[in-house]
Parts: sequence; C-alpha cells; structure tokens
Amino acid sequence: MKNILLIIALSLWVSCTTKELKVNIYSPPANPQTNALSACVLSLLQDQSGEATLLGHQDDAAYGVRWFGDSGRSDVLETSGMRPAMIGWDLGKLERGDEKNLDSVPFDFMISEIQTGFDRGSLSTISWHASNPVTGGDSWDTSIPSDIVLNAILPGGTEHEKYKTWLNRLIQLFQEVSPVPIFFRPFHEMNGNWFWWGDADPELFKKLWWFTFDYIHQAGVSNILWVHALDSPKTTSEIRTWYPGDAFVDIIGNDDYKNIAFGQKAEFIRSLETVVDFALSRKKIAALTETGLEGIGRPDWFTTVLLKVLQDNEKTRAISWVLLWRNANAELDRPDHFYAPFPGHPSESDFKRFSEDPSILFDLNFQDNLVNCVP
Ligand code: BMA
Repeated sequence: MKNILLIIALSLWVSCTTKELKVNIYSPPANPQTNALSACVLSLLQDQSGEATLLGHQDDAAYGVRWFGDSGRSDVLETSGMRPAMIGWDLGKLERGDEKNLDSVPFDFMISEIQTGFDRGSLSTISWHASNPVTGGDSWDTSIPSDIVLNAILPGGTEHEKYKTWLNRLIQLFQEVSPVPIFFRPFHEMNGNWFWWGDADPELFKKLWWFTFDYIHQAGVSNILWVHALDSPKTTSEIRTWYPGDAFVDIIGNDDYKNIAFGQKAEFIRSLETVVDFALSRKKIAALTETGLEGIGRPDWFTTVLLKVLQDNEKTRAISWVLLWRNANAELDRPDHFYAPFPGHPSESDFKRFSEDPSILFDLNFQDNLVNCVP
C-alpha cells in the first residue's frame, strides 16, 4: 500500500513538473503588448510543437491553377476535402497605396478572408514583397547595393519619411484584422542576394528590423507575431548573423526550395534541424515558412518526401507549419508555377493520403484547438 501511494505521489509530481516544463519552456510574444488572442494562438503552436504541423498554402483562398477570385474555392479543399490551417498572404504593393497586391489579390478581399478564415480554423501568415524604396522597382530590383537602400530608409535617410508612410499602410491593414493574429514574415530570405534587402550588412539589416518592429508597435498594433525566415540556412551561426534578437522575433523560419528536389532529403532534413536547433536555443518555435516542388513533377512527393522529412526525427517533427507556395493561375499568370495539387493533377491522391496523416493539421483538424483561444 505504502509503495502504491509512493508511486501515485511520484507520478503526480512527475506529471506536474512535466506540465510546468512544457508551459515554461517557450518565450512569451516578443511584443509585450500582444493581445490575448494572439498570445494564446502562439502558445497553442508552442504547445503542439513536436506533435503536429499545420499545412499552409500561399494565396489559397484567392486563386488556383484553373480559377481566379471565385468565392469559397481552394485547390487544397478541392483535392483534400479540407482547407489549409495556415493561409499565406503577401502585402507587396500595399506600401504604394495600391488596391491589389503584386499577384492581383485585392487587399479588401485579403482582410475579409483573414477574418473568416480564422473563424473556420485557418491562421494567416503574411510576407511582404515590398517595392524597392529607392528605385521604385520591385523586390527583386537589386540595381542599387542593399546597404545604400537600407541606409536610405533608416532614420536620417533620404527615403525615411516614405518608409514610414509605407509602414502606416501596413499598420492600417493589421489594425483592420485585429484582434486576429498575423504571423508577419517581413524581409524574408535576407541571407540571399535576390531582394533589395538581401545580403546587406547584417547590422544594418537588424537596424531595419528593430525600426520596423518598434514603429509598428508604437502605433498600438497588438496582433503581430514576428517570423524571421532565412533561405535554407546551413548552420545556426548563419541564422545568428541575421537574428535581431529574442525581443524582436517569435518564430524562426526556413524557406527551402533548394533542398526539396529528388534525392536531397538529407539536406532538406539538415536545414530543418538547423532552424529547430536555433529556435529551441532561443525558446522559440520553428516553421517551414515556404517550400514546395514547383509543378509537382513527382506525384508521390507529398508522402515520400515532405511527410518523410517532417517525420524524420524529433527535431523535424517540431516544425509548427509548412507553407506550400502559391498555385498561380495557368491562364492569367504562370502556367507551371504551382505547389499544391488541383483537381485532376497526378499528385491528387498522394496529397489526399498526406492530408489524412494525423500529424498534419488542416482547418477542420485545427479548429477545435483554436476554439480554446476564443473568449
Ligand atoms: C514569387 C513568385 C512570383 C510572385 C512572388 C510574390 O516566389 O511566385 O510570381 O509574384 O513570389 O508572391
């Protein structure tokens, strides 16, 4: 009897301390004024890290390979029976005051979808393919060295006032969807040299991040969770080079297209392990913030590459979400630029099998968890 009591007491103690560990292991939101709903959503993702990964898709509700702007449609829904639990959006051209983004998605549609998506069980992550503030060209305009562009928009720079006007437009959108949380992923792939903010002096890059973070929060925005995403980092020290600090980041991201092609599973796994190692060392979570096999030339890619990689080990299982890049409309945009299947594509049945794996969450799987955060 005494032994039994001892065992009960011991297991109670163990379960209490384990629970405590789980609660205490991750950092609270970087912005101390984060609203309760967004803070709850972040802690949901932190708590389920290691157990489940949200399936995400860029522009999922806006257009697909064979449709554009039809209300309620989604290539992911039409091939799996469920919508993504994470929907990606992009703010490129909002800074100029345009009504549609660089891929022709109207911003008022985006705002209403972010809200209705959340009620259904889909979170939103937003990237920003911002125009070049010096030349007026697009994000890929690297005709002027990135250090010069960054200096121009930082305080004291010739384009600083313009940059603040740009941020004001972003702030307005963030406030319109509030309190719904946004996983904001600005200045992504800053370790590459293809964007105007890329491959700059890391100290200047951090100054840009700090300024942007402070400016947005000083305006009272409380629904932003910050995602810092490199392009397939090889080492944790590469991430550290660009890292603005624990007080300015909530999620460490990995954009990985390089390692996904056939036969590169080992590299794909290694770069995920690298972001998870770094994230855990900062008490943060990690995500695969952009990926996919363009055109899905391998019909079993979802179960034999993506799922296998995500389930490879305890680190890869800790990935919070995986965002497949967009399904460009074949007629209006780019015919072979799609990353999720659409009805009739050879990868459809494989994607359906992928969606049925208990470790991969879609909106219908995630909505019961999300309900815990809604007052
Ligand atoms: C790129 C491509 C472009 C698109 C941009 C922003 O990766 O998909 O066609 O305009 O992202 O979404």
